[in-house]
Order: sequence, then structure tokens, then C-alpha cells
Amino acid sequence: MMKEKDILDKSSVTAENDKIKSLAPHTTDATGKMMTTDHGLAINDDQNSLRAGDRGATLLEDFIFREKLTHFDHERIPERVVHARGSGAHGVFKLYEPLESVTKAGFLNDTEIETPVFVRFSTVAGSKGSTDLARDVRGFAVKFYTQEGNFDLVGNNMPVFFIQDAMKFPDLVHAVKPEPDNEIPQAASAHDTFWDFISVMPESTHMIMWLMSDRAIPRSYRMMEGFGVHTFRFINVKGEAHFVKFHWKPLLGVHAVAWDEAQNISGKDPDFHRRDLWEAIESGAFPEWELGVQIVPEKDEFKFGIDLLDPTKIIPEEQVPVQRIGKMTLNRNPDNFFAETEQVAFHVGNVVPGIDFTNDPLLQGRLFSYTDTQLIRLGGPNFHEIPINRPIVAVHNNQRDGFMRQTINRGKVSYGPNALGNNDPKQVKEADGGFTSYEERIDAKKVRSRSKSFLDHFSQARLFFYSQSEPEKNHIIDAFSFELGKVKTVAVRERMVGILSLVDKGLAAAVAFQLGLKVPEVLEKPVNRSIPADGNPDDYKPIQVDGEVKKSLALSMENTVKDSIKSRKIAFLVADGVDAESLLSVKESIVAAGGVVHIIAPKQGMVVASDDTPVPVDESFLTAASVLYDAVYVPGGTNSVATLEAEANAVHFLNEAFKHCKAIAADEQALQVLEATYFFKKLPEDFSEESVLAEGVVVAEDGAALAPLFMQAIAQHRFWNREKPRLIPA
Ligand code: HDD
Repeated sequence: MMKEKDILDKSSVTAENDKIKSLAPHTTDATGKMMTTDHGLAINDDQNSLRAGDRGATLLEDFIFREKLTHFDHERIPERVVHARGSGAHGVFKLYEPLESVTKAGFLNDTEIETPVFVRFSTVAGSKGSTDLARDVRGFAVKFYTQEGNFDLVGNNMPVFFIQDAMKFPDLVHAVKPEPDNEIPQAASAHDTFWDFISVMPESTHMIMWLMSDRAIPRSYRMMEGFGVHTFRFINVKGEAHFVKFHWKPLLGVHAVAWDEAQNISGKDPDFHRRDLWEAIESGAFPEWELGVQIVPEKDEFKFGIDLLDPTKIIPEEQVPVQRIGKMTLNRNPDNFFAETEQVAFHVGNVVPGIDFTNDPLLQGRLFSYTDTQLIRLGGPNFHEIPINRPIVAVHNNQRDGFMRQTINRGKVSYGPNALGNNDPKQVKEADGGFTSYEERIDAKKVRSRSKSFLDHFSQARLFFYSQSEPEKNHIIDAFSFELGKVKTVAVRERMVGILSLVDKGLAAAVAFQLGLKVPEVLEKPVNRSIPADGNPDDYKPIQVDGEVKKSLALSMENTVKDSIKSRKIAFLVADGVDAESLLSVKESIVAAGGVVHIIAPKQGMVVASDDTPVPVDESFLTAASVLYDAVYVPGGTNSVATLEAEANAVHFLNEAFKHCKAIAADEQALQVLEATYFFKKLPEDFSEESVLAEGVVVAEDGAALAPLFMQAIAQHRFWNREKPRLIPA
């Protein structure tokens, strides 16, 4: 339980780096201080406005009241047009090995430097106050404050994108956002306009497979991969270029929740991911990712049967392995959400020498959009001066003035070249770190068109589907059935089933069955409205270039890391008379392995254990829910067990945890609580280690025997095979 003093002392984490130091002069703390106006005048009465007599009208003269209300009236700024809902954290990046053969970027060559970072995770479609658990892409934006200026890697948790040309971005976003007449639905793609657009844009098929997979409902921001999506360029000191794709690999593995669970969490705790990130960092369980790169020499550009400039394609890891080059650790929460997380401004165009762009038409369009959007969102051209956006190196140029200018530039000269000011600030030679663009050879006609090498829309969608485990495939089928089931226009549903039939007939048939439709017999080509007015549809007919790789291990979450229970949340269901030994021994083992235990009881306060010791309660059945936990344990104790067996909320808690395929454990004395659940009769009669690992339900005679098996089960994350008999009640 938190005491008032603990709440005041919140910023217990003291991680320091050059960026945090640079924020210090702008950070204030009112503890023990006098109240003043914005202009420094000490305030005597902040409770009453100035009025003509104690029952009279408020006087215009009351500048203190006017200042307070005016500031309040102007407190809000426009939310981000996409990625409005997000959470941020500070951290550091440390390199493992210098990458000098491929890039001259300083922070990728010095293993001694800890580069400060600020990361913002987000959903895409929902508003600022929407639920964290929407089925959606997650943004994964990292600002590296390097010694050569800021490098922003503005990625997502999926390695491909919906569209191939930035020209279509406003259309995509209009289609997915709530419909414009009634502003419904919030933070959901399950509606007509989104699927209408997708059903006539075959290039989005690969991305849609990812969006309908469990990647779209992560267990935690800390358990997601990140991708730079586009192919970028690395440039070395000799000026040689290599193509590069960026990856973030979470050390806790990639894990998801169940869709039914996601929908429940949205009601029980819409801040679930935000809270999870915040609590993990506050408790010292710092989230970690390795930065990975796939590097392709320029000469191999056409080796993989895909166009590296096409953002709807991956390079399978079987073809180009991901080299892990360093580690990012998030070790400090922001002090102020608005000042840091809301005002941080990412831009794909923020690069450093050694990193450059390619002609990916989506990337090229992004290079315009990010700065442009900050002008309206943050109110003018000086957003780079907001403390969170400032680089840790000095800034000198001839940009001047504009709303909210902070920098006080000395001198008369604000132009170059100049003679009056010694021609300062000076341009920097390439050899001294001046940025030069890669000298790519261009010899082309100026055209509006799409390269034929971009027209294979289905092969990698199929690769993704074939790489999934059985439960993952079922989740994809369910997700399509749910989303299209919410679409009212039958023609849209039918077109989508037609598209799916070009990915896999079985997938299309399973979705069509749920929708009460038939799969079209022959679908030569999908409807494609994404062609110019004078375009010949045959020129846009999708091609099929099935790649060498038919199944890629890295695409399935089943193959992820499952070796730890670090930071997993485990619910202990207890009541008065709980067996102290059974509770404490399992708790100690879990806490020692880095897990988090919450004691949940019929009411708040304390329960009295069998040995008369008081046990503080973290949550009651009223405030807790199984969807907020990774696993459940029921300790023994005659009275406690009798209370829980008769407590409908406790039985529901267990049933729901079973439905969502979570690890469940009970002391042998508590078996009768399990007997009250619907799933008990489905369990093998004698629990052996093998059956435990198949079902994820552990029963043992004491804590010592139970803890290791239970922890092994928690580390598995979920027992998806339990879903086989579908429609399990909760
Ligand atoms: Fe974008 C925000 C990621 C395509 C235009 N984008 C934004 C954010 C992320 C991404 C993570 C949130 C940054 C933050 O936390 O502040 N966007 C992507 C990825 C894309 C992508 C991985 C494809 C590979 N975006 C994309 C295109 C355009 C934009 C094609 C426009 C041409 N994105 C924006 C934006 C946003 C943005 C309108 C809204 C808020 C902001 O920039 O700062 O400019």
C-alpha cells in the first residue's frame, strides 16, 4: 500500500545521462515553496476571486483569477493526427561491437558511449484517451540523442505497412478513423470504411495479416518487437552504402493477450499498457531490447525477389539474419507527461552522418509529413527548442524568431555567407562530421507511377500465414471474422473474402463460414481501385513471386523467448485463515525470480492467516480482475478455501484465467476451489509434470513442490491449446 509520503517521493529512480542533465534546468519542484503568479508575485488567496462585496460580481481587475483561467482555457493542444494515444520513457542505448565497415555513425562505432534515448509507444487509430488494448498497430518511436545530433527511428511493432506510397496515407487514416458522420467507432478498425478501403487496395494484404494476428494485441509494450519498416542506407567512411533494415528484439520475448481478454481489459483498465510500462520502470524491472540490423550490400539489391524499396515486404531472417548490435534499456519514467511524452516530436528525417534514406515512396513522403505536423501540433517552428526535443549538442544556424522562440541569439548577423560575423556559424567538412547526402545516381523520367516490382501483394501475406502455429492461425481467422462481422455492407465482406482466397483458400473458407458467405470459385484478380484515371487495370494486376522461404520461424510468436517470469503479475486468491506457509513460500519463490505478487481477497485491508499473522490485501474482488494478471494461485488453509469456494468472484476469476489460457496453481488443500470451476472436470485426474505442462494447471502438496512447476508454467505465458474446444465460458 502506498503512503502519502511515497506518492510525493515518486521520482525515486535517479537514472542520469546527458539528456536527463539537460532537462534539469527546465524541471521544477514546488515542494516546500511559496505560491506565485506566472510573473513571480506571491499569492495570498488562491481560493476566492476578487469581487464587489462578498456576494457581489467578480471584478475584471482580478488579474490573478484571469491569469489562472486564461492558462487553463489554453491548456490543450491538438492531439497527434495518428498515434495520439501513447506512453513514453527515458533510457540509454549501448553498442556491442563497432560497425565501422558499414556505417560511420558515431553512436554505432563507440562501445563506451551510452547514448540517451527517449521512446514513445503508441496505438495508431484511437484518440488520446482511448484504450491501450485496441486491436491496432503499435508505434515504436526512438529518439537517440547522439553526439552528432538526434537520430529518430520512428517505427512500428509490425515490419510492413498498409500502403506503398505516402500519397495514400491520408486516405488510409480517414478510412480507419471513426466514421465522419457519427464519430463511431473509437480506436477500432472493425467498421465499414476501413474494410471498404482495404478491400480495394490489394497492396495492404500483407499488413492486414499482421494486423489480424496477435501482434495487434500485445501483452505489454515491453514484450513487442519494433521495426524501422523501410530499407534505410548505412554509409561508411569510404562513402560506400549498404541497405539496412532495423529491428528491436525484446529480451522478455514477444507475447500477446487473447482478444476476449483485450476487450475486457479495455473496460477494467484502459491504461493497462501505460500502467505496465510505468510500474515496471518504477520497480526497477527495466525493459530491454536489442537493436538488430539486416544488412544487404548494394550489389545484392535484387537478390531476394522483392523490391527493397517496397514497404509492404520483409526480408525473411532466413535470407538475411538479424545481427544484434546493441541494447536499449528504459530506466526512467518522465517527470511530466505533457512536457515530455506529449511534446516529443519525432521525425524520420532526423538522421546522423552514416545513416541515409532510400527511395521508398512511403519513406520519401514521411520526410515531409513529420515536421509539417509539428507546426500545427506544437504551434510553430520552434518546437525543436522544447526541452525534450533539444539535441544534447549545441545548435547554431541562422534560423530566427517565430512563436515562442527561447534562444537568445547574440549579434547582428543572421545570414550566411557573411563577412561581418567572420562567416560564422561555419559549415562543417564531411571529414569533420558534416552531413552529406549519399550520391545516388539518378537517370529517370519524371512520372507518377508504380514500379511493376511492387505488384506482388500476396506471396508474403501467405508466407506470414504459413509461418504461424495452429493457435495463431485460428486467432487470425477469428480476428477477420470479428472485424468483417462488424462490417454492415455485405459487398465489402465478400470482396475481403475474395482477397483472402488469394492468400490461402483454407483461411478464406474459414472466414467465409463465420460470415455465412461462400468463397468465390475463381478470382483472377482482386478489385483494385488504387490506379490512376487513365491507368490500365492490367498494368496493376498483382503478380506472384513466391520467394525461396516458405515458412519463417521469426514470424511466429510461438518461437519467442519463454525463459523468465520477470515482471509477470501473479494473483494470489486468499481469505481469512489462509495457510501462511503455503502463501509465503510460493510468494518468496516468485518474487525471487522477479515476478510480482498481488494478494486478492473478498475485501480490502488485511486477512488474518492461519498462524494469526496479518497479511495486507492489495486488491479486492471488486477492484481486481483475472484479465489484469498473468497467472493465479490459490494457497491452502481450511477457512480461506471454504470462503473462496463459495465466493462466485473467486470461481469466476479462475474460470476466466483458464479461458484465457493462463497458468493456474492450487495447494492440494485448495483443490475444492478448483472443483468449483467449470474446467476442473477437463483436467487429467492425476497431475504429473507432463500434464502440468500441457494444461498449465499445477496442484501440489506444498509450496516447495509447487513453486518450480508453477513458475515454469508462468514462463510459457499461455497454453493456447486449451482453446481447442472452442467457446469456453468464463
Ligand atoms: Fe507516421 C506519427 C510510425 C507512415 C505521418 N508515425 C507516427 C508515430 C509513429 C509512426 C511511431 C508516432 C510518433 C510519436 O510517438 O510521436 N508512420 C510510422 C511508420 C510508418 C508511418 C512505421 C510506415 C512505415 N506516417 C507514415 C506516413 C505518413 C506519416 C506514410 C505521412 C505521409 N506519422 C505521420 C504524422 C505523425 C506520425 C502525421 C502524427 C504525429 C506525428 O507525426 O508527430 O506526421
